[in-house]
Amino acid sequence: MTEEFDAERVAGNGLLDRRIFLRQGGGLIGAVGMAAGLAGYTRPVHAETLVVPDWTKTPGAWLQGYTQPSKFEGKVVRGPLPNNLYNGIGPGNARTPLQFLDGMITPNGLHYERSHNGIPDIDPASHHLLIHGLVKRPLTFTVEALSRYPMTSRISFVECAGNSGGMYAATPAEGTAQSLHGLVSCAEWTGVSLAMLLEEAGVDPAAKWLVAEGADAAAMSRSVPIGKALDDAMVALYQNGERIRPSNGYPMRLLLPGYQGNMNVKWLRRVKLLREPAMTKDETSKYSLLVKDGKVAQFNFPMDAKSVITKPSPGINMTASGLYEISGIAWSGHGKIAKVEITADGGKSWAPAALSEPVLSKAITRFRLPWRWNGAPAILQSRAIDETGYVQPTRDAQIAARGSRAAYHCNLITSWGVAANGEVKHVYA
Ligand SMILES: Nc1nc2c(c(=O)[nH]1)N[C@H]1C(S)=C(S)[C@@H](COP(=O)(O)O)O[C@H]1N2
Ligand SMILES: [Mo]
Repeated sequence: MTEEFDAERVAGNGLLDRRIFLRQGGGLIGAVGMAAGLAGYTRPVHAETLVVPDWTKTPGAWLQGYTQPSKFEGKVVRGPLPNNLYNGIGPGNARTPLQFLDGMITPNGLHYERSHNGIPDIDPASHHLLIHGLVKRPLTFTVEALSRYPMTSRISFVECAGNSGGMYAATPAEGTAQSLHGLVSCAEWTGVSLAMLLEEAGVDPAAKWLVAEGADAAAMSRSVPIGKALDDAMVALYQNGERIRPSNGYPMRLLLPGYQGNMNVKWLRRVKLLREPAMTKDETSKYSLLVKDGKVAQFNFPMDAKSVITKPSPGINMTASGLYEISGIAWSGHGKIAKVEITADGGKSWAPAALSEPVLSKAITRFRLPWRWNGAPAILQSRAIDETGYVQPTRDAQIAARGSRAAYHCNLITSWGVAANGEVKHVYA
Protein backbone atom coordinates (compact mmCIF):
# COMPACT_ATOMS: atom_id res chain seq x y z
CA MET A 1 0.00 0.00 0.00
CA THR A 2 1.63 3.23 -1.15
CA GLU A 3 -0.73 5.75 0.40
CA GLU A 4 -1.19 6.10 4.09
CA PHE A 5 -4.73 5.84 5.28
CA ASP A 6 -6.78 3.69 7.55
CA ALA A 7 -9.56 2.28 5.44
CA GLU A 8 -11.59 1.38 8.47
CA ARG A 9 -11.53 4.74 10.17
CA VAL A 10 -11.88 7.70 7.83
CA ALA A 11 -14.54 9.17 10.06
CA GLY A 12 -16.41 7.99 13.10
CA ASN A 13 -19.05 5.29 13.25
CA GLY A 14 -17.90 3.20 10.31
CA LEU A 15 -17.39 5.61 7.39
CA LEU A 16 -14.76 4.15 5.05
CA ASP A 17 -12.36 5.71 2.58
CA ARG A 18 -14.07 6.67 -0.68
CA ARG A 19 -11.04 5.39 -2.61
CA ILE A 20 -11.80 1.76 -1.95
CA PHE A 21 -14.24 2.00 -4.87
CA LEU A 22 -11.68 3.36 -7.36
CA ARG A 23 -11.27 1.16 -10.39
CA GLN A 24 -7.78 2.51 -11.16
CA GLY A 25 -4.80 1.17 -9.26
CA GLY A 26 -5.66 -2.45 -8.65
CA GLY A 27 -3.02 -2.57 -5.95
CA LEU A 28 -4.89 -0.09 -3.85
CA ILE A 29 -8.17 -1.92 -4.39
CA GLY A 30 -6.53 -5.22 -3.64
CA ALA A 31 -4.99 -4.10 -0.41
CA VAL A 32 -7.73 -1.80 0.82
CA GLY A 33 -10.55 -3.86 -0.58
CA MET A 34 -9.37 -6.76 1.49
CA ALA A 35 -8.72 -4.59 4.50
CA ALA A 36 -12.16 -3.05 4.27
CA GLY A 37 -13.78 -6.39 3.67
CA LEU A 38 -15.56 -5.56 0.41
CA ALA A 39 -16.71 -9.15 0.40
CA GLY A 40 -19.09 -8.03 3.14
CA TYR A 41 -21.52 -6.81 0.47
CA THR A 42 -22.66 -10.34 -0.24
CA ARG A 43 -23.23 -13.30 1.97
CA PRO A 44 -21.95 -16.71 0.94
CA VAL A 45 -24.71 -19.16 0.01
CA HIS A 46 -24.65 -22.90 -0.16
CA ALA A 47 -24.20 -24.18 -3.69
CA GLU A 48 -27.60 -24.16 -5.32
CA THR A 49 -28.80 -25.67 -8.57
CA LEU A 50 -29.10 -23.03 -11.30
CA VAL A 51 -32.78 -23.29 -12.12
CA VAL A 52 -34.16 -22.54 -15.58
CA PRO A 53 -36.95 -20.00 -14.96
CA ASP A 54 -40.20 -19.95 -16.93
CA TRP A 55 -39.22 -16.83 -18.89
CA THR A 56 -36.29 -18.71 -20.34
CA LYS A 57 -38.50 -21.49 -21.68
CA THR A 58 -40.83 -19.50 -23.97
CA PRO A 59 -40.32 -16.61 -26.41
CA GLY A 60 -40.77 -13.21 -24.86
CA ALA A 61 -43.26 -10.37 -25.45
CA TRP A 62 -43.67 -8.51 -28.70
CA LEU A 63 -42.19 -5.07 -29.51
CA GLN A 64 -43.73 -1.77 -28.45
CA GLY A 65 -43.54 1.59 -30.19
CA TYR A 66 -42.69 3.36 -26.93
CA THR A 67 -41.49 1.18 -24.11
CA GLN A 68 -42.54 1.36 -20.47
CA PRO A 69 -40.68 0.44 -17.27
CA SER A 70 -40.98 -3.12 -15.96
CA LYS A 71 -44.31 -3.83 -14.26
CA PHE A 72 -42.27 -4.70 -11.17
CA GLU A 73 -41.20 -1.05 -10.87
CA GLY A 74 -44.73 0.20 -10.27
CA LYS A 75 -43.80 1.95 -7.03
CA VAL A 76 -41.40 4.26 -8.87
CA VAL A 77 -43.85 7.04 -9.57
CA ARG A 78 -44.18 10.77 -8.96
CA GLY A 79 -46.14 11.85 -5.94
CA PRO A 80 -47.73 12.12 -3.55
CA LEU A 81 -50.25 13.60 -5.98
CA PRO A 82 -52.53 16.27 -4.52
CA ASN A 83 -56.24 15.73 -4.09
CA ASN A 84 -58.05 16.15 -7.36
CA LEU A 85 -60.11 19.13 -6.17
CA TYR A 86 -61.04 20.58 -9.53
CA ASN A 87 -61.78 17.49 -11.61
CA GLY A 88 -58.25 17.14 -12.81
CA ILE A 89 -57.61 20.70 -13.88
CA GLY A 90 -55.79 23.50 -12.16
CA PRO A 91 -52.80 23.79 -9.85
CA GLY A 92 -50.70 20.96 -8.52
CA ASN A 93 -47.28 19.50 -8.16
CA ALA A 94 -45.74 16.05 -8.44
CA ARG A 95 -42.41 15.11 -6.87
CA THR A 96 -39.59 13.00 -8.23
CA PRO A 97 -39.06 9.66 -6.39
CA LEU A 98 -35.42 10.49 -5.59
CA GLN A 99 -34.98 7.48 -3.30
CA PHE A 100 -35.66 5.02 -6.14
CA LEU A 101 -33.33 6.58 -8.73
CA ASP A 102 -29.59 6.47 -9.24
CA GLY A 103 -27.17 8.40 -11.42
CA MET A 104 -27.68 12.10 -12.21
CA ILE A 105 -30.47 12.13 -14.83
CA THR A 106 -34.19 12.13 -14.11
CA PRO A 107 -36.19 10.05 -16.61
CA ASN A 108 -38.74 12.24 -18.39
CA GLY A 109 -41.78 10.49 -16.96
CA LEU A 110 -40.45 11.11 -13.44
CA HIS A 111 -39.37 14.75 -13.80
CA TYR A 112 -41.01 16.73 -11.04
CA GLU A 113 -43.76 19.09 -12.04
CA ARG A 114 -45.21 22.30 -10.70
CA SER A 115 -48.01 23.66 -12.80
CA HIS A 116 -49.94 26.65 -11.50
CA ASN A 117 -53.01 26.12 -13.64
CA GLY A 118 -52.83 22.78 -15.38
CA ILE A 119 -51.05 21.58 -18.50
CA PRO A 120 -52.12 23.33 -21.70
CA ASP A 121 -52.79 21.06 -24.68
CA ILE A 122 -50.62 22.95 -27.17
CA ASP A 123 -50.64 22.09 -30.85
CA PRO A 124 -47.07 22.85 -31.94
CA ALA A 125 -48.31 23.89 -35.37
CA SER A 126 -50.20 26.82 -33.78
CA HIS A 127 -47.70 27.86 -31.11
CA HIS A 128 -45.58 31.00 -31.52
CA LEU A 129 -42.77 32.59 -29.55
CA LEU A 130 -42.73 36.39 -29.72
CA ILE A 131 -39.63 38.44 -28.93
CA HIS A 132 -40.48 42.12 -28.59
CA GLY A 133 -40.16 45.23 -26.42
CA LEU A 134 -36.79 47.00 -26.49
CA VAL A 135 -35.49 45.30 -29.65
CA LYS A 136 -34.71 46.63 -33.11
CA ARG A 137 -36.84 43.98 -34.88
CA PRO A 138 -39.65 42.17 -33.06
CA LEU A 139 -39.67 38.55 -34.19
CA THR A 140 -42.00 35.58 -33.93
CA PHE A 141 -40.87 32.00 -34.21
CA THR A 142 -42.87 28.89 -34.94
CA VAL A 143 -41.67 25.61 -33.48
CA GLU A 144 -40.61 24.61 -36.96
CA ALA A 145 -38.63 27.82 -37.50
CA LEU A 146 -36.86 27.43 -34.14
CA SER A 147 -36.05 23.82 -34.94
CA ARG A 148 -33.88 24.99 -37.84
CA TYR A 149 -31.52 26.99 -35.60
CA PRO A 150 -28.24 25.54 -34.33
CA MET A 151 -28.92 23.65 -31.09
CA THR A 152 -26.97 23.46 -27.88
CA SER A 153 -27.33 20.87 -25.11
CA ARG A 154 -26.62 21.05 -21.42
CA ILE A 155 -27.40 18.92 -18.43
CA SER A 156 -29.10 21.09 -15.86
CA PHE A 157 -31.18 20.69 -12.75
CA VAL A 158 -34.46 22.53 -12.26
CA GLU A 159 -35.50 23.08 -8.65
CA CYS A 160 -38.60 24.78 -7.27
CA ALA A 161 -37.72 27.55 -4.81
CA GLY A 162 -40.34 25.97 -2.55
CA ASN A 163 -38.52 22.63 -2.51
CA SER A 164 -37.59 21.36 0.98
CA GLY A 165 -39.69 24.12 2.57
CA GLY A 166 -40.98 21.58 5.08
CA MET A 167 -37.50 21.45 6.61
CA TYR A 168 -38.13 24.84 8.22
CA ALA A 169 -40.89 23.29 10.38
CA ALA A 170 -40.40 23.30 14.17
CA THR A 171 -40.64 19.51 14.38
CA PRO A 172 -39.26 17.07 11.80
CA ALA A 173 -41.85 16.33 9.12
CA GLU A 174 -42.39 12.66 8.49
CA GLY A 175 -41.53 11.93 4.92
CA THR A 176 -39.24 10.51 2.29
CA ALA A 177 -36.51 12.04 0.13
CA GLN A 178 -39.31 12.37 -2.43
CA SER A 179 -41.90 14.10 -0.27
CA LEU A 180 -39.36 16.36 1.47
CA HIS A 181 -37.01 17.17 -1.42
CA GLY A 182 -38.60 15.88 -4.64
CA LEU A 183 -39.17 19.23 -6.32
CA VAL A 184 -35.79 18.92 -8.06
CA SER A 185 -34.88 16.98 -11.19
CA CYS A 186 -32.05 16.96 -13.71
CA ALA A 187 -32.24 16.47 -17.46
CA GLU A 188 -30.29 17.05 -20.62
CA TRP A 189 -31.99 20.02 -22.28
CA THR A 190 -31.47 20.82 -25.96
CA GLY A 191 -32.58 23.95 -27.70
CA VAL A 192 -31.60 27.34 -29.06
CA SER A 193 -29.49 29.77 -27.09
CA LEU A 194 -31.66 32.73 -26.09
CA ALA A 195 -28.67 35.03 -26.71
CA MET A 196 -28.71 33.99 -30.37
CA LEU A 197 -32.39 34.86 -30.76
CA LEU A 198 -31.98 38.16 -28.91
CA GLU A 199 -29.01 39.03 -31.10
CA GLU A 200 -31.12 38.44 -34.17
CA ALA A 201 -33.86 40.68 -32.77
CA GLY A 202 -31.23 43.33 -31.90
CA VAL A 203 -31.15 44.24 -28.20
CA ASP A 204 -31.66 47.94 -27.46
CA PRO A 205 -28.89 48.97 -25.00
CA ALA A 206 -31.62 50.38 -22.72
CA ALA A 207 -32.94 46.83 -22.13
CA LYS A 208 -31.84 45.65 -18.68
CA TRP A 209 -34.52 43.01 -18.03
CA LEU A 210 -36.93 40.82 -19.91
CA VAL A 211 -40.23 39.33 -18.89
CA ALA A 212 -40.92 35.76 -20.01
CA GLU A 213 -44.54 34.58 -20.22
CA GLY A 214 -46.08 31.14 -20.58
CA ALA A 215 -49.05 30.13 -22.75
CA ASP A 216 -50.83 28.32 -19.90
CA ALA A 217 -53.92 29.56 -18.07
CA ALA A 218 -51.66 30.78 -15.24
CA ALA A 219 -49.88 33.07 -17.75
CA MET A 220 -46.81 32.46 -15.60
CA SER A 221 -44.50 35.42 -16.03
CA ARG A 222 -41.13 36.23 -14.54
CA SER A 223 -38.56 38.99 -14.97
CA VAL A 224 -35.03 37.93 -15.87
CA PRO A 225 -31.93 40.17 -15.82
CA ILE A 226 -30.56 40.69 -19.34
CA GLY A 227 -27.15 39.41 -18.19
CA LYS A 228 -28.59 35.95 -17.49
CA ALA A 229 -30.54 36.00 -20.76
CA LEU A 230 -27.33 36.66 -22.72
CA ASP A 231 -25.29 34.19 -20.65
CA ASP A 232 -26.59 30.61 -20.47
CA ALA A 233 -30.36 30.92 -21.05
CA MET A 234 -31.90 28.54 -23.56
CA VAL A 235 -35.23 28.10 -25.32
CA ALA A 236 -35.37 24.34 -24.78
CA LEU A 237 -37.20 22.05 -27.21
CA TYR A 238 -35.88 18.64 -26.14
CA GLN A 239 -35.61 16.89 -22.77
CA ASN A 240 -33.30 13.89 -22.54
CA GLY A 241 -33.29 13.55 -26.31
CA GLU A 242 -37.03 13.66 -27.01
CA ARG A 243 -39.40 16.60 -27.33
CA ILE A 244 -40.17 18.17 -23.96
CA ARG A 245 -43.07 16.48 -22.17
CA PRO A 246 -46.34 18.48 -22.07
CA SER A 247 -46.03 18.65 -18.27
CA ASN A 248 -42.58 20.24 -18.54
CA GLY A 249 -43.40 22.87 -21.16
CA TYR A 250 -44.12 21.32 -24.57
CA PRO A 251 -43.33 22.55 -27.14
CA MET A 252 -40.78 24.96 -25.61
CA ARG A 253 -39.65 26.26 -22.24
CA LEU A 254 -37.18 28.79 -20.95
CA LEU A 255 -34.19 27.16 -19.25
CA LEU A 256 -32.25 29.39 -16.84
CA PRO A 257 -29.63 27.02 -15.41
CA GLY A 258 -29.32 27.29 -11.64
CA TYR A 259 -32.14 29.82 -11.18
CA GLN A 260 -35.39 29.26 -9.26
CA GLY A 261 -37.54 26.67 -11.02
CA ASN A 262 -40.36 29.17 -11.26
CA MET A 263 -38.36 31.37 -13.65
CA ASN A 264 -37.94 28.48 -16.10
CA VAL A 265 -41.17 29.44 -17.82
CA LYS A 266 -42.91 26.51 -19.47
CA TRP A 267 -44.96 26.73 -22.68
CA LEU A 268 -42.96 29.89 -23.43
CA ARG A 269 -44.83 32.27 -25.70
CA ARG A 270 -43.35 35.70 -25.14
CA VAL A 271 -40.09 37.40 -24.22
CA LYS A 272 -40.38 41.16 -23.83
CA LEU A 273 -37.31 43.29 -23.23
CA LEU A 274 -37.73 46.01 -20.60
CA ARG A 275 -35.85 48.73 -18.75
CA GLU A 276 -37.10 47.56 -15.32
CA PRO A 277 -38.37 44.27 -13.88
CA ALA A 278 -42.07 43.79 -14.61
CA MET A 279 -42.99 43.03 -10.96
CA THR A 280 -45.45 40.31 -11.98
CA LYS A 281 -47.75 38.48 -9.57
CA ASP A 282 -45.47 35.46 -9.65
CA GLU A 283 -42.37 37.34 -8.46
CA THR A 284 -43.92 39.61 -5.87
CA SER A 285 -46.41 37.48 -3.95
CA LYS A 286 -44.26 34.34 -4.06
CA TYR A 287 -40.78 32.88 -4.39
CA SER A 288 -39.02 35.60 -2.36
CA LEU A 289 -36.75 34.76 0.53
CA LEU A 290 -37.82 36.10 3.91
CA VAL A 291 -34.90 37.29 5.99
CA LYS A 292 -34.72 37.52 9.72
CA ASP A 293 -36.11 40.98 10.42
CA GLY A 294 -39.25 40.30 8.41
CA LYS A 295 -37.86 41.87 5.26
CA VAL A 296 -37.65 40.14 1.91
CA ALA A 297 -34.55 39.58 -0.18
CA GLN A 298 -35.82 40.76 -3.54
CA PHE A 299 -34.65 38.94 -6.68
CA ASN A 300 -32.35 36.31 -5.26
CA PHE A 301 -32.43 33.94 -8.18
CA PRO A 302 -29.81 31.15 -7.96
CA MET A 303 -30.53 28.07 -5.88
CA ASP A 304 -27.78 27.61 -3.28
CA ALA A 305 -25.87 24.34 -2.84
CA LYS A 306 -27.85 21.45 -1.36
CA SER A 307 -27.49 17.71 -0.96
CA VAL A 308 -29.55 14.81 0.29
CA ILE A 309 -28.74 11.18 0.95
CA THR A 310 -31.11 8.97 -1.04
CA LYS A 311 -29.70 5.58 0.02
CA PRO A 312 -30.40 4.87 2.81
CA SER A 313 -33.35 7.21 3.38
CA PRO A 314 -36.91 6.81 4.69
CA GLY A 315 -38.40 3.80 2.93
CA ILE A 316 -34.96 2.59 1.84
CA ASN A 317 -34.10 0.94 5.12
CA MET A 318 -31.02 -0.88 6.33
CA THR A 319 -31.24 -4.62 6.85
CA ALA A 320 -28.50 -6.51 8.68
CA SER A 321 -25.37 -4.75 9.91
CA GLY A 322 -22.47 -4.80 7.47
CA LEU A 323 -21.13 -2.97 4.46
CA TYR A 324 -23.36 -0.51 2.55
CA GLU A 325 -22.97 2.25 0.02
CA ILE A 326 -24.31 5.60 1.13
CA SER A 327 -25.39 7.48 -1.99
CA GLY A 328 -27.14 10.73 -2.75
CA ILE A 329 -27.38 13.83 -4.89
CA ALA A 330 -25.90 17.32 -4.63
CA TRP A 331 -26.36 20.42 -6.76
CA SER A 332 -25.67 24.15 -6.80
CA GLY A 333 -27.09 26.99 -8.85
CA HIS A 334 -23.72 28.74 -8.60
CA GLY A 335 -21.61 26.17 -10.45
CA LYS A 336 -20.05 22.78 -9.86
CA ILE A 337 -20.18 20.73 -6.70
CA ALA A 338 -16.62 20.71 -5.34
CA LYS A 339 -17.07 18.33 -2.44
CA VAL A 340 -19.69 16.40 -0.49
CA GLU A 341 -18.97 15.30 3.06
CA ILE A 342 -20.85 12.67 5.02
CA THR A 343 -21.18 12.06 8.72
CA ALA A 344 -22.51 8.92 10.39
CA ASP A 345 -22.24 10.28 13.93
CA GLY A 346 -24.57 13.26 13.71
CA GLY A 347 -21.89 15.75 12.69
CA LYS A 348 -18.99 14.91 15.01
CA SER A 349 -16.74 13.68 12.18
CA TRP A 350 -17.00 13.95 8.40
CA ALA A 351 -15.58 11.98 5.47
CA PRO A 352 -15.37 13.14 1.84
CA ALA A 353 -17.62 11.19 -0.55
CA ALA A 354 -16.59 10.12 -4.04
CA LEU A 355 -18.25 12.25 -6.75
CA SER A 356 -19.43 10.25 -9.77
CA GLU A 357 -18.36 11.70 -13.11
CA PRO A 358 -19.38 13.80 -14.86
CA VAL A 359 -19.46 16.64 -12.33
CA LEU A 360 -21.15 19.47 -14.24
CA SER A 361 -21.97 23.06 -13.41
CA LYS A 362 -25.60 23.53 -12.28
CA ALA A 363 -26.33 19.82 -12.67
CA ILE A 364 -27.08 17.09 -10.15
CA THR A 365 -23.91 15.32 -8.99
CA ARG A 366 -24.12 11.80 -7.58
CA PHE A 367 -21.99 11.08 -4.50
CA ARG A 368 -21.11 7.76 -2.86
CA LEU A 369 -19.33 6.53 0.24
CA PRO A 370 -18.89 3.06 1.74
CA TRP A 371 -20.19 2.59 5.27
CA ARG A 372 -19.81 -0.31 7.61
CA TRP A 373 -22.94 -0.19 9.75
CA ASN A 374 -22.44 -1.76 13.15
CA GLY A 375 -26.16 -2.20 13.72
CA ALA A 376 -26.43 0.57 16.32
CA PRO A 377 -28.59 3.71 15.94
CA ALA A 378 -26.83 6.33 13.79
CA ILE A 379 -27.49 9.76 12.33
CA LEU A 380 -26.49 10.30 8.70
CA GLN A 381 -26.05 13.71 7.11
CA SER A 382 -24.48 15.04 3.91
CA ARG A 383 -23.22 18.54 3.26
CA ALA A 384 -22.41 19.98 -0.14
CA ILE A 385 -19.66 22.49 -0.88
CA ASP A 386 -19.70 24.18 -4.28
CA GLU A 387 -16.91 25.63 -6.38
CA THR A 388 -17.44 29.09 -4.88
CA GLY A 389 -16.52 27.63 -1.47
CA TYR A 390 -20.10 27.93 -0.18
CA VAL A 391 -20.95 25.28 2.42
CA GLN A 392 -24.49 23.91 2.85
CA PRO A 393 -25.67 25.25 6.23
CA THR A 394 -26.86 23.38 9.28
CA ARG A 395 -30.50 23.66 10.24
CA ASP A 396 -29.70 25.86 13.24
CA ALA A 397 -27.56 28.24 11.17
CA GLN A 398 -30.19 28.63 8.44
CA ILE A 399 -33.06 29.21 10.86
CA ALA A 400 -30.92 31.69 12.83
CA ALA A 401 -30.23 33.62 9.61
CA ARG A 402 -33.79 33.58 8.27
CA GLY A 403 -36.11 33.36 11.23
CA SER A 404 -38.92 30.90 11.73
CA ARG A 405 -41.24 32.22 9.01
CA ALA A 406 -39.00 31.51 6.05
CA ALA A 407 -40.62 29.45 3.30
CA TYR A 408 -38.44 29.43 0.18
CA HIS A 409 -34.86 28.55 -0.77
CA CYS A 410 -34.49 26.05 2.07
CA ASN A 411 -31.17 24.21 1.64
CA LEU A 412 -30.30 23.19 5.18
CA ILE A 413 -28.66 19.87 5.99
CA THR A 414 -31.06 16.90 6.25
CA SER A 415 -30.58 14.30 9.01
CA TRP A 416 -31.67 10.70 8.60
CA GLY A 417 -31.87 8.70 11.81
CA VAL A 418 -31.10 4.99 11.43
CA ALA A 419 -32.69 2.87 14.16
CA ALA A 420 -31.24 -0.39 15.46
CA ASN A 421 -33.88 -2.28 13.46
CA GLY A 422 -32.63 -0.56 10.28
CA GLU A 423 -35.57 1.76 9.84
CA VAL A 424 -34.64 5.23 8.54
CA LYS A 425 -36.54 8.37 9.61
CA HIS A 426 -36.26 12.12 9.18
CA VAL A 427 -34.92 13.61 12.42
CA TYR A 428 -33.47 16.87 13.67
CA ALA A 429 -29.96 16.34 15.00
N1 LIG B 1 -45.95 28.69 -17.82
C1 LIG B 1 -45.60 28.17 -16.64
N2 LIG B 1 -44.30 28.02 -16.37
C2 LIG B 1 -43.91 27.48 -15.20
C3 LIG B 1 -44.86 27.10 -14.22
C4 LIG B 1 -46.24 27.26 -14.52
O1 LIG B 1 -47.14 26.94 -13.75
N3 LIG B 1 -46.57 27.80 -15.75
N4 LIG B 1 -44.43 26.62 -13.02
C5 LIG B 1 -43.10 27.09 -12.60
C6 LIG B 1 -42.62 26.49 -11.38
S1 LIG B 1 -43.24 27.09 -9.91
C7 LIG B 1 -41.61 25.58 -11.39
S2 LIG B 1 -40.93 25.03 -9.95
C8 LIG B 1 -41.11 25.01 -12.67
C9 LIG B 1 -41.35 23.53 -12.69
O2 LIG B 1 -40.85 22.96 -13.86
P1 LIG B 1 -41.26 21.47 -14.19
O3 LIG B 1 -42.74 21.33 -13.99
O4 LIG B 1 -40.82 21.22 -15.60
O5 LIG B 1 -40.48 20.61 -13.23
O6 LIG B 1 -41.75 25.56 -13.81
C10 LIG B 1 -42.07 26.91 -13.71
N5 LIG B 1 -42.58 27.36 -14.97
MO1 LIG C 1 -41.93 26.27 -8.26
